[in-house]
Amino acid sequence: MFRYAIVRTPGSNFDAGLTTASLGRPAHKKVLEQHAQYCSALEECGLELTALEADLRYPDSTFVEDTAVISERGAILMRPGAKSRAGESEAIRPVLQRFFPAMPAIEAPGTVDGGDICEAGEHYFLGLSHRTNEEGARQLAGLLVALGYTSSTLDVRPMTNILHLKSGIAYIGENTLAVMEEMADNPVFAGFELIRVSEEESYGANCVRVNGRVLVAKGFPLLATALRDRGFDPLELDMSEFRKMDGGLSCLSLRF
Ligand code: CIR
Repeated sequence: MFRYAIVRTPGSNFDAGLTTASLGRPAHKKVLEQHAQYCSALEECGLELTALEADLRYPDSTFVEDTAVISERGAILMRPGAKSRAGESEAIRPVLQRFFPAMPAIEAPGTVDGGDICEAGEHYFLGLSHRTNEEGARQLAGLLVALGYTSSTLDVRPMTNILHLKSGIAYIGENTLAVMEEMADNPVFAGFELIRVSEEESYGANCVRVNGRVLVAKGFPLLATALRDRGFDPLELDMSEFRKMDGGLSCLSLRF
């Protein structure tokens, strides 16, 4: 069960962030509306929010998930791989330290974006991407071992359609992973129940289990039905403006 979430209001320069999507520019009013709905959904799931002010130094800083990995046994500060985002970890460090006074961090030359790190119970999948390098994954694996977790790495660099590992996969509890079709046959997922997410709905694979609900992007009916059929309770949210900036549901919060 999660009790808290940290979110950051998107800045007026949100549309100056990094993106590879060609879905047009996000409309600021809509960005704020969708962010507010996202925050309300977290509250509806019982979470107490720490809502940080927009940080105009970092247009992508609403994607707070990339700055830390938080487990039941402690938090680890990430070191985001994109130059324009590198300062985001230091910006959020004091906020995290209120909850986690002793917090190890990924050190140079390691880089890790939290979006590449997928917790699945006692095990963590670490995605190697254009943001997360081998050295970062190596350091993180060691820090996770110290907390009593195992991990394995998966190289998502050949997959040009996703930014992070969690752009294509989510652990939603009950030993179940939602996985985009393209990754679903990877032997590392053996032993998990899989909800295979079709190519047309692959954006939806980045869903988030929050207590009794599964937050999922609106507009992916096959996935919503598959979740219901397996006994999950989806809560659908419009993510259109965040998608324009390569962002998904999970990246908008740190939950613990
Ligand atoms: C970026 O390219 O870094 C942002 N525009 C999107 C980050 C999304 N984060 C995530 O999926 N964890």
